[in-house]
Amino acid sequence: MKPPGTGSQLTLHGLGHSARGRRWRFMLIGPTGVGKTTLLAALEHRDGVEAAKTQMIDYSGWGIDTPGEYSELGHLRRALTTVVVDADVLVVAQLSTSERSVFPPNYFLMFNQETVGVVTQVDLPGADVARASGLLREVGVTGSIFPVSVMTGAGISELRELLQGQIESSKE
Ligand SMILES: Nc1nc2c(ncn2[C@@H]2O[C@H](COP(=O)(O)OP(=O)(O)OP(=O)(O)O)[C@@H](O)[C@H]2O)c(=O)[nH]1
Ligand SMILES: [Mg+2]
Repeated sequence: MKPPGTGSQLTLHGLGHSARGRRWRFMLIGPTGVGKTTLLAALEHRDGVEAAKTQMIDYSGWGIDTPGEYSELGHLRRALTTVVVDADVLVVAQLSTSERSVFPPNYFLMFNQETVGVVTQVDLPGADVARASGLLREVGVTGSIFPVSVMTGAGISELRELLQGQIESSKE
């Protein structure tokens, strides 16, 4: 397994182990093209990487990356419900310019894990952070919501700090 956030502080933090005895990890969830893989690269200080379409659930990084289809398509979404056991925190991505969520109302309330929302690509014209945040609440995201842009860097360090804080508290 390659070290998460190579060359950064995340190398150490990312190797924190959860109370359940395995490496602490978050999982990025959301439809295709919202920017999950690009966001993960930015969180790992790998800025400027043009993300390829995610084809499989990817456990190689600091967070577990999922293909958007696992959020969009019924039969794959059922698989997602079993894969989330590998994560300590669910990071749910909602595109800032989208008028709807792909998830049913209160979907994330069925999971035990903490849920964090990200409103992605807030640099785009037509971005509506309030609408996207409302959609995240409707689908059951109860934790903090971070408006982010990998283009401008907005919100990235705040989200990284929250996740690092979760690692620290998982060791206690
Ligand atoms: N303007 C803008 N574009 C972004 C931002 N983040 C990602 N993108 C672009 O959005 C496209 C999709 O990004 P990905 O990170 O591949 O999206 P994904 O959610 O991982 O998609 P899947 O792998 O299909 O699930 C890419 O062309 C990115 O360059 C952002 O903050 N602002
Ligand atoms: Mg991807």
